[in-house]
Amino acid sequence: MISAAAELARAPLPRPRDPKLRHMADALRVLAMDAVEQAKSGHPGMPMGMADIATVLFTKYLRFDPQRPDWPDRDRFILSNGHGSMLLYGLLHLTGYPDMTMAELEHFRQLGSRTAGHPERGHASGIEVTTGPLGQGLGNSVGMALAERMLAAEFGKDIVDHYTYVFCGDGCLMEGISHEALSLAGHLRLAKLVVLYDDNAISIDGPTELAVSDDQVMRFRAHGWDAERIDGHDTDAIAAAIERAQQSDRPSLIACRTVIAFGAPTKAGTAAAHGAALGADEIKGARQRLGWNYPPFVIPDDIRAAWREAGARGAAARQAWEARLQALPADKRAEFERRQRRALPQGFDQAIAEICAGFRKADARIATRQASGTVLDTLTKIVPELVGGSADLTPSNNTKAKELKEVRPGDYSGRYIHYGVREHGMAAAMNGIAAHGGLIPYGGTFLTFSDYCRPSIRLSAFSKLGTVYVMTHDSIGLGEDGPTHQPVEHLAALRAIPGLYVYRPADPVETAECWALALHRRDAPSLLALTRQALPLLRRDASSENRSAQGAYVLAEAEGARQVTLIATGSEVSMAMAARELLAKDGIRAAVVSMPCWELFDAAPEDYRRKVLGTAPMVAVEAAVEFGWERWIGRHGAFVGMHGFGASAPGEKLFPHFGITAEKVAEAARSLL
Ligand SMILES: Cc1ncc(C[n+]2csc(CCOP(=O)(O)OP(=O)(O)O)c2C)c(N)n1
Repeated sequence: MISAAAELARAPLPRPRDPKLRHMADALRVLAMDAVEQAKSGHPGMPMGMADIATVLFTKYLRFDPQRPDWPDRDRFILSNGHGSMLLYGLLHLTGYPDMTMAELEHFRQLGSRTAGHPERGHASGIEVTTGPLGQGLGNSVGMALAERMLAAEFGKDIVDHYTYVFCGDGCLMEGISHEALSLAGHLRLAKLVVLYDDNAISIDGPTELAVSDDQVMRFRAHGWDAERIDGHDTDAIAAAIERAQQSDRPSLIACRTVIAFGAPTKAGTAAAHGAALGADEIKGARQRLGWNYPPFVIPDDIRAAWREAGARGAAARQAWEARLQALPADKRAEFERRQRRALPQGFDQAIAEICAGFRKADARIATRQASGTVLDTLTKIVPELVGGSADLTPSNNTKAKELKEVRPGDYSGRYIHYGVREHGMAAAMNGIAAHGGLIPYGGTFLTFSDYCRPSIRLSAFSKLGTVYVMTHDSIGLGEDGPTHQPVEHLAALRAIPGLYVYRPADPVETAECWALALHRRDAPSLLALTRQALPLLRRDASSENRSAQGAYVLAEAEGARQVTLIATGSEVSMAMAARELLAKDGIRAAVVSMPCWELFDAAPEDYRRKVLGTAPMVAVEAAVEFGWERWIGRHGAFVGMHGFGASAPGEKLFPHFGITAEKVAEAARSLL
């Protein structure tokens, strides 16, 4: 099938009127084409198609300084169609980011290079977020643009006033997450968000008409965006559209009609150019068609100088910004700088200790979701960068601290975000907020719906973002909503994500401790699994030591030499305590280990772990599937928990129904002796 785009590709090349811009764009094209060829893998089509757009944006509009890549008020640039990574690497190299050398480009996609297959946050400066799973960057950009507005409301526009620009392709816009992201951005009127869409009508399978017939411009407008369509190879049109977008009072879509692999003689406009090296002949033909007569990885001095000049544009603005920061009142400046360092405010640990003391004094039976709400009432007061939210369900997951005002369209002075019923969009936006810096995002939903945002949770972990997930209704204990809402495999699935800290606190004191650990850890995400049902206070010891910090600890030692160790998490810890009593009546000496966080316990010193687990037989109890528990209890341990999906009934009826009771735990213990 020859698409309209393919026909267009064979017509004489429409070139920018300005020869300098043309050569600069062609430098990006050949770098992409040659790096992919060298790697024998990668995606040359998108960078060649979007080169003109990138050139206009980076030479005229994007405010950045390669010498200070982390300048807090830089414009953010997100490559949501991350398969076109060579476009970003080329831009970073040519504009003069010191860590993006030509050698890195020559080692595109090789082990240890900064130029990974898809852009990875942390690999090189200038990579704002990890992209590759389509649509995620778009989701992140909503959080970035929102963080900008919220910080501007707090610190003033002299200090925070930047745009967020996104490149995305057909793939990003076909993904479901795009719906949530666009809808949220439109609702919040995030006017400084500008999406440049690579409207090339091609994806891997061929012309996009095989699978989609959305009118993207109309779609964005329906979401409350400004949207227009332009020729993505007409540099004047690109510039004019960006200027219009900058002036808009809404987020803006610029749908840029482009030809994938622009310049390639036979593959331009076809899916063949999407994700494979073009081959020597095609590359030779493209060089001829573009009029580019230089060998691979050679950029002539004048073109390099022009790109360097584009990279140097932002230095003056950055210096002026630094002067404005210096001119702030000392306390405001110190606060801004503390946030940038990602340091928690002084007095944080003291506040946690006081919250724990309050819980001990109250000695109330409360759900850990409620305890979490109480913790947040205090923490949001003393940690001003803590911004909350929930994917609806706010009254259920206790995420809205008493004093938090909501963020509203056009009024970003609040700190609570009603993400709506958009779990995936929420998680991706939170990653964007975390990556932006200056704010710590937390957001809630039911644990069972972690599946709806799992791709973004994985990216939080992978990108080392300190996003905090508050996931309540964490077991069959939630009761009547039934098995659709009762997570069983979710804890195991979440624990399987490397770098994610999954906390399941057993009582209010542990809940506060887990919150403290989550907020201290600024380079990894945390997830708190919290109960709907009330639990007794277990931690009566007056010490201010955070006992959850090692991941597990002996809550109640056996009276005398241990015969069995009962390990539990969350709501099942009190059950283990009751089982210990039952066993004591039979003269069996059992210890109870509370294990709020596997990942921390895994990282604890070996001798500590050995001491906690002991050498006696072990019984684990958790109202979830067994998957993974053998890691702690070994092949000979016993497990009391779920072996299938839950059921619809009051929670207190379900525990006996599924055989998760103190009696069953005691029985399992006896069977091991
Ligand atoms: C979530 C997700 N699904 C699938 C892929 C694999 N994939 C990479 S690029 C691509 C096609 C994207 O099409 P488009 O955005 O039009 O890119 P273009 O062909 O224009 O470069 C697909 C399906 C992915 N990266 N992420």
